[in-house]
Amino acid sequence: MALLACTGTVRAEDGYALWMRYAPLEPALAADYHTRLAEVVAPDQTPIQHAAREELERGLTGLTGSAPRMHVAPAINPSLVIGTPQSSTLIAPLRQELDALGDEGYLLRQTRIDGRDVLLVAAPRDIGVLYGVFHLLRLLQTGASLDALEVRESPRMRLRVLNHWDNLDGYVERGYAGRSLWDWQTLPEWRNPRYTDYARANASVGINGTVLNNVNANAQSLAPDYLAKAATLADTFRPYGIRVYLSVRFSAPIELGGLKTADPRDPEVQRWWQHKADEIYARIPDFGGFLVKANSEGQPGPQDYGRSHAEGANLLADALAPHGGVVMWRAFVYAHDVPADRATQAYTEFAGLDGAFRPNVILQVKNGPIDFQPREPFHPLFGAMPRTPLVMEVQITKEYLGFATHLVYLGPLYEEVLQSHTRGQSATVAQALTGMAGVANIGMDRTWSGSHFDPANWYAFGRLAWNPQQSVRAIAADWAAMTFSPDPAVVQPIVGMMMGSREAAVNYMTPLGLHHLMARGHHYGPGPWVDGGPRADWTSVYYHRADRDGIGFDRTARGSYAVGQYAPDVAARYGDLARVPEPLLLWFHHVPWEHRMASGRSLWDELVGRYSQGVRQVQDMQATWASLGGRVDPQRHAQVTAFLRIQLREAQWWRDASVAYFQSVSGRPLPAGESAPPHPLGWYERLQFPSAPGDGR
Ligand code: BDP
Repeated sequence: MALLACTGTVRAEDGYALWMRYAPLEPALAADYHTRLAEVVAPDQTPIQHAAREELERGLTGLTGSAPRMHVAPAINPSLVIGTPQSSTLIAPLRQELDALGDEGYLLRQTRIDGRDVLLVAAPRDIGVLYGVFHLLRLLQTGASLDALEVRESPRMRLRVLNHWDNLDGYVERGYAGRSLWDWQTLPEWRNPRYTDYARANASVGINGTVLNNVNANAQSLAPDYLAKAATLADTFRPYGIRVYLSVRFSAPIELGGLKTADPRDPEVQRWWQHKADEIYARIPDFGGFLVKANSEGQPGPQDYGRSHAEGANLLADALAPHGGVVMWRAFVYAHDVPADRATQAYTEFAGLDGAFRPNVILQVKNGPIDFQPREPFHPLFGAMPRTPLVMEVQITKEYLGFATHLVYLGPLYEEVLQSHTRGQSATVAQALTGMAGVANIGMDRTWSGSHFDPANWYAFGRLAWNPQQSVRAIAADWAAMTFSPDPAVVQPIVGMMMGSREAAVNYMTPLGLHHLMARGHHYGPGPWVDGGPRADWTSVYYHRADRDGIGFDRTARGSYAVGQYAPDVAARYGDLARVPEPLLLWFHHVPWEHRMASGRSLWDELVGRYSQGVRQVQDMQATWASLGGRVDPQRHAQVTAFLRIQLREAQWWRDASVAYFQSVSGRPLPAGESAPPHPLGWYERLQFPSAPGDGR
């Protein structure tokens, strides 16, 4: 025992355990919890029940240092009872109350049975019990009081799904956390235990679906041997309430089926998809459905045959409907011929199709109208398609936010868009949603996400998809307590770093509504000078439109009129130079350099100031992190320290390169106190990164 305790404390903290470390609590608290929760009654008849029971035992043992006594039937003096009305006679009397919580809901309640205190984790169905167990473990990990505990939870969104952009060869597009988790080569025979840990992590935050493969899909994913592999993953995830989905290539009937066409009106094509759906469901009875990127960035789609997106989506929807599957059809499309403003494309394409989709089609819309930039306004399709279920797609991976090495907590970004008003004072983006899809930041890296802080974004995504009203600060605090230590002297400074980090990145990359200024292709580092190439809307100059007089994209009625795609009150605010929020100024307006900002400075001075401020914010994060030296284990502390050094260097690079470029355009002197970039503009322009990670090759 002594030896075990000792190895427990010196165990290397490599990040693998994520927020499920169940590290020993401070002794008095551990003893209190142990006394309260020593006799556990937990059914063990179904795989989900087994998972819940195991997790509880593992968590309680780790946190309190002593194993609870586990029973399957009512013990004489139970102290913790988990189950459903079907699985537990002690919970059966709550049936009516529980039914009101819905399929995935649960309740935690401190009550008295036969004169003794008993904690209940009760749910209408097994999966709710598992979610409730994770909730309880979170309370314990964060040192919460169990007195008079009463928690009732149900998810606000039905679909809470990860999107893996993983290729069959193990490469992860826009992935910065190593190779794909899915080892297609050894599946279906070998079930890497890591698959189960992945499922545990997802279930702990309520994620209930996963799309295994890249939206730039390979038709082979639907071939019988790959379906057998996917079925094994589905079997592994099922006890954790996670359904498997696949990205499909619209032309698969040609590539895989040998047909001459993939035209949605062709009866053979329709039959092919029906048979494919039957085949999939024979192997994966609870298969979730398809995710489709069609007629976007070179992918095949219904428009290749002169058919609309609705016809394409409905083709697949009809094949899946008899089995209960859904089609998540992506709205991220933009035309081959470069339009007036790429930001207007998806709306133009889809708004008129509201009502034209089958009931099992869900439109998957990115959070903003361009592409996962550090800051974008909310996508105008939210609130504009009342008859179509919508899923909001966000990136958890940080393609445009410094890859895995920049500490950027995305909670505030997600919250900002979820709480945006689509019209008036009441309707928000969150209310328009049936679900959230997060482009995963998960790979074979020991930390799962490429750094010790990036799992926070996976965590926050899940928690917000469950309930978008939650405070992202509170979510950060939970994550930090579970990941590092519940000690407030650790949690508070870490939460402070996290909460400021997204704004820091906006400042040193794309302040004041600037966007799409990164280097071409790999998107690593600054490239505000990027011009030319195959499409204007793949360049930076297209987006910032800086010239001698001013900067910004005029999307008002005088310009592209993208603002007109929002509800009238929103359009009026964004379209008015006097009322547009400053963080979105240059997204919607082309503004003279001498324009007066709220700070009293000119736009030019403000822009340079923001870039420098971003760098200082990273320095502040470094100082905070350094102060945690003795309180965080040395292994993780050292890596975060090193990564913050990378972040500082790159923030400075973004600042210097951007200032050098914009100064070359504006011809203006640097504001007082601002240092000149150490290199001439050409030096920054010449930097090459042929081996930068994640760029899709
Ligand atoms: C862009 C990525 C590209 C994706 C595309 C998409 O650069 O790799 O394929 O989005 O979402 O952000 O389809």
